[in-house]
This record gives sequence, C-alpha cells and structure tokens, in this order.
Amino acid sequence: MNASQMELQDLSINTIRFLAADAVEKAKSGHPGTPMGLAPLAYVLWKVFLKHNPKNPKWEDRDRFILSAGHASMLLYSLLYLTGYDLTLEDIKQFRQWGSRTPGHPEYGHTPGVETTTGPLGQGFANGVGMAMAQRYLAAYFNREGHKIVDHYIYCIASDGDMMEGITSEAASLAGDLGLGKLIYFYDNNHITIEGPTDLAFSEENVKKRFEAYGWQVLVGHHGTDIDTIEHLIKQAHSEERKPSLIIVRTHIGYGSPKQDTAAAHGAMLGEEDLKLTKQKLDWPLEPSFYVPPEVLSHYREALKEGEEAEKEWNMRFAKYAKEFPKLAKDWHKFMAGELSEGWDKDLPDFDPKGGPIATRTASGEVLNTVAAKLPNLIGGSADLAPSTDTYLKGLGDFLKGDHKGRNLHFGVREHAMGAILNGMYLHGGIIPFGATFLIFSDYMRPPIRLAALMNIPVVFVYTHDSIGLGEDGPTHQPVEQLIALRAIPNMTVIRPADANETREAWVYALTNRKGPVILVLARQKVPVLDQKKYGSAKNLNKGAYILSGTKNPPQVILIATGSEVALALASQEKLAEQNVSSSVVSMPSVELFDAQPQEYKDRILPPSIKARLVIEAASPKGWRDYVGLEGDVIAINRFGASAPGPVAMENLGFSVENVVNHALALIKKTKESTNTVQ
Ligand SMILES: Cc1ncc(C[n+]2csc(CCOP(=O)(O)OP(=O)(O)O)c2C)c(N)n1
Ligand SMILES: [Mg+2]
Repeated sequence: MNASQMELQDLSINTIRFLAADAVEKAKSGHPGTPMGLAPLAYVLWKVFLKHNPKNPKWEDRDRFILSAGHASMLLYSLLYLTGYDLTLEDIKQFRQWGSRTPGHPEYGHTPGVETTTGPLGQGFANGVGMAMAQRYLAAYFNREGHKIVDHYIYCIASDGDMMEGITSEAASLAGDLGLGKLIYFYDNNHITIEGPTDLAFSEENVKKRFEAYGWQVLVGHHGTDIDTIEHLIKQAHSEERKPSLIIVRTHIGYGSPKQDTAAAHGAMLGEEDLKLTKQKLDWPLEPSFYVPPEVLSHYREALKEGEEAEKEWNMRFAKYAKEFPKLAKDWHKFMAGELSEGWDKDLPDFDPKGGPIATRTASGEVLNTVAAKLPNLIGGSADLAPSTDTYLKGLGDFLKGDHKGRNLHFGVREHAMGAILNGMYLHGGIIPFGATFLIFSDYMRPPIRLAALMNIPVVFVYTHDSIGLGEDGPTHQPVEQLIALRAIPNMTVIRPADANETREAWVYALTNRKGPVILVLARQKVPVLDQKKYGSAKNLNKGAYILSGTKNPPQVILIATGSEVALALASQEKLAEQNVSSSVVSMPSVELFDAQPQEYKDRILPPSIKARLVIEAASPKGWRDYVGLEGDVIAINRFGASAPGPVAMENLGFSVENVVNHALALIKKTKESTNTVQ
C-alpha cells in the first residue's frame, strides 16, 4: 500500500469517527466513543469483505451485518450513508430527532439497510444466530452441486455488554452445537461499560475459552487499529466452515479523545473542547462539522458499483439455476415473498364433537402438522418441550449439526435465545418461523417478543399450559399475569382459542396475517369440541369475539369467556336457563382483534344497553374493565395458583358453574338496581 492509499484509509476511518462525534455533539445525546474505537474494524469489514448492494438492501444473497451494540448506531448510520444507501448527510444531522431516519438505536423497517432492531444488549447477537440458521436451512433446501444460490455470511459486532448478557451464552452455545460456519462475530473488547472498567463485574478474562468451549473458532486481534491483522483474521474466519468464528478485537473507546478508555466516552457527547482536541489530535479539520472528504466519499461509494455487479453476477447464476431446477426456482420466489403454497389449507382438520374433548395444544399439533406438510418454508421448534407443546413436525426431520435440512429446531432449554433466534430467522427472509414453550416461560423471552412486535414481524409464538388448569405442577408453572402482560405489548395479537376448531382458525390467522407477531395461547387440559351446528362458527375467530350462543331477545346477562373457560360459560348458560335466566355467551379469543373491529360490530357483540356483563378468564382480571365497565363483573385470579389436580385448582379458585351462576345472578340484580336508581 502506498502513502496516498494509507492516507485515504486513515481519512476514511476518521470520517466515521467524526461523523459519529459530530452527530452526537449536535444531538447533545448519543454514544460517540464506541464508533470511534470500532471505526478501523468497520472500515475493513465494509470495504474489503461485506457483500451488499446499497441500492437493493433486500438482495437475498447479501451478507447480513448486525450491530448488536445498537447504542453505537452512529457507526451503522455512517456506513450506510457513506456506502450509498438511501440515507443522506442531512439524515445524519437529524440523528435522534423526532421523525428522523436516524433514531437513537437502529430500527428495522425504519432505516434502509438496518437488518434488525438492536439496543437491548444480546438481542442482535442471538438474531444473527437465527439468521444463520435460516440461511443453513435455505442452503440445504436450495443449493445444488455447482449451484450455490445461498452463499453469504452473517457478521455481527458485539460489545462487552453483549458478552455479559445471558442470552448471548444461550445463543452462542446453540450456534456452536449446530456448527454454524457462516457466522462471523466480532467482540469489541474495549474493557469499558457504563459504570467503568469491565472488571467491576466481568473478570471473565477468558471469553476466548468460553467460546471455544461452545464450539467456536476464536481469533484474537490485539490492536483494533491494526487493519491488516483484522483483515487476516476475517479471512481465517472464512476458511473455517464448520464452526462459527468469534474475532476478539482489543479496541479503545473514544479513540483519540481526552476521554479515551474511560466510561465518559460511552454515552455522552465529547463536549466542544474535547471534540476540538480530538480533531486536532487526529489531524482533522475543525470546520465544517460533518466533514466528508470528497475522495473518502467516492472511495466508500465504490460499494455501489461493486454491489450492483455482485448482484448481477448472482442473478446470472440464479438464471442458470432456474433453468436447471425450475421447480426449486419457483419455490425460491415463494419462500422469499413469504407466500403460502397453493392449497396449503385444503386438508385442515375439521374437529367433530363426537370425537370427544381435546386439548387445544393437541388440536394445534394436528393443525400444525397438516399445514407443515404443505409449507416447506414453515420451520420451528421448542425450548425442549416439543412433546408437551405438541409442536413436533412428524417425519420432517431434525435440524442438526451437519444436517440442516430438518425442519424441527431444537433450541434446548433456552427460551430467551429462542425468541431472538425466531426473530432473526424471519428477518433473514425465506422462513415462516414458530417457537414453543409453556406460557409461564414467555416471561423468559419477553424481550424478543417485544422486539418482534416493535419490528412488526410475523413470528408465531406458541404457548401451552396456559392457566392454573394445567394442574399439579403448581404455582411456579401456572400463568396468572402473563396474558395481560402480553396483551399490553403494542402491535401484538394474542389468541386464546376456546376449542379445537378455534385453534385451527387461530393458526389460519397466524399464517395468513403476516403483519406482525401472533401469540397462540393453548390449554394443556382437554376441552369440549364445540358443535359447529349449534353454536356460532369458529371462523368468526378473526373478529376477535363473537356470539357463540345467543338469545332471541336481549339476554339478561352476557357471559364473556376465553380459551378453556368458554366451555364453563356454556355450561353456566344452561344452568341459568334452568332458572329462567337468559344469557348469551361470547367467545373472545383475541381482545386485539376485537378492538380492531368497527364500532357497529362491537356494539352488536356487546350491546351498550346491556350492562350485566361477566367475564370468565383464569388469569389476572386486569384489562377486562375495558369490556365490562364498572358495572360488570370479572371472575379471574388475583393470586398465585396452587399445586393440585387441574379441575380441583379451577374449582377452588372460582371456576365452577355454581360460582359463575351466582356471580351472574348477583350481577343481574345489581345492574337492575342501578338502572332503577338512575331512573
Ligand atoms: C439489556 C440491556 N441492558 C442495559 C442496557 C443499557 N446499556 C447500554 S450500553 C450498556 C453497556 C455499555 O458497555 P458495552 O456494552 O461494553 O458498550 P461500550 O460502552 O463499550 O460501547 C448498557 C448497560 C441495554 N442497552 N440493554
Ligand atoms: Mg465496552
């Protein structure tokens, strides 16, 4: 490399540093130090290795780049702008401002080129593992001898905080077990977190040995500014195909500034004086701020031509592939568009009451297996609970090291990583992912559930053992507050079907409404299959609530129930009828879907004139006042459950016909009195 090339390289690296420092300075908020330390690594990765086309951020065979340390977002925004994505210098100047395309942390779907939303540490790390799993499955499905249609890397930069988070250990352990050779991760080992030096809480000097124990190849770069070594290490990572690689790079937060190597460089602007000193030290013009030397811009913008050529070359290879394998090529387009194969829903089971009661988890397993046989892009698994959650795809193989064709994923007992991996699989493209565990353990994976909702990505989360009705395992396993906690997440659709046919419709909804995540909440215990000739059709599930069993004249009381409590509501309705009390039963599998209906529909299901409304749900009562008002009543659970056979626990906590009838009668009396008082 000659002197002018060296100079261009230095200028290119410093451009990233000062775009970050200037943007944080202008916003008076953000994280300048990390991009400053990482700039050389990012430069070499993006300039020499990253296969991408800035003009088409969705090109299927691009390398994926994840900034798991999302607080260093200015690093990513700088790279996106410099290499020619649809992001301008003006956008950079609007860093962290209302409505800007450069929010505090990278947000998927908001800024072109951002592959996933990061910020909550550890999530990006695990997303990448999901992307690599999706990639391996697609490679196994599509690649043929001499035709490597799927051939890209997943790169990720992780920080000290990422390395401390438990989810990282979960995901790394699985990635090693699966031998995900296309994963190339960087550990930004700068020895600093917010409170100070990492050894305040992290004396794990040997992250290297930890990752080796996980089955990773671990490489070490002692100087974050030594680009030749970093380049060499990345090449070494490329040549290891059977293990993921972690490249540990010793960097210096706030490089070049008076705050270098201190926590002060992490999360606040450098300040006018220090910024000036840093610019002087690194030989950077003080004015103008946001300075991008023209030769630097054209140097980075070579990515445009290179990217276009790379994609063109791939398109040509794909055309040859399509000629030789027309059926696979057709599948490819379907997979990438997230389409369901024609006739996917033809043989869906129609459950008959004559078959006897059936747990909704069991019905779900039947539906899932029927559709999976026709949807090769549907893959998923559970966190070591496939037999209990009924999510095993029979005869469709296991996804294992060295054999990535199988469609059953074994996450091990790693719920948190499972959630983020599912997100990553969807974000990679080509996959309809689902994952399962007990509803109680949704708590173990709440961060990725929330991020799925924030990103509006259609991941299907399957949660069984959904109430105290699960029985003897007791209060540690019996969900109480989980339903309302999940319903509280914006953009989330929670569906708790009443019986087998509603469960079928819940899956149909989850697979056809690909606008955001769906949570299926299923019972362990058997529930009756509701007679479709006698009651309202389960096909109404997509309206969120419907009249399951109505009355000719307005009922004296409306019983609203979800999931396994719907059968209880129906039994109570019969008992009330024996006492000449008229009631209707509304099945309400999804409050979110009901909320989205036109007012006219809502008023039809819950007429405003009828104040006697009684909700029955074996979970926290929170939230139900929205539907029953202050006058109505809720039979719910305001305590933890108890270890006992399911029916006994249910009975003792108020889920009996007798208790429902008593509440209904009292409610009718109370609402009548209050109406009289008003008159
Ligand atoms: C799950 C989670 N917990 C806490 C935070 C708040 N936070 C942001 S960065 C950070 C740690 C900073 O240290 P490091 O990860 O080493 O990043 P660096 O300062 O070196 O860039 C913390 C605790 C977060 N973003 N995510
Ligand atoms: Mg750090």
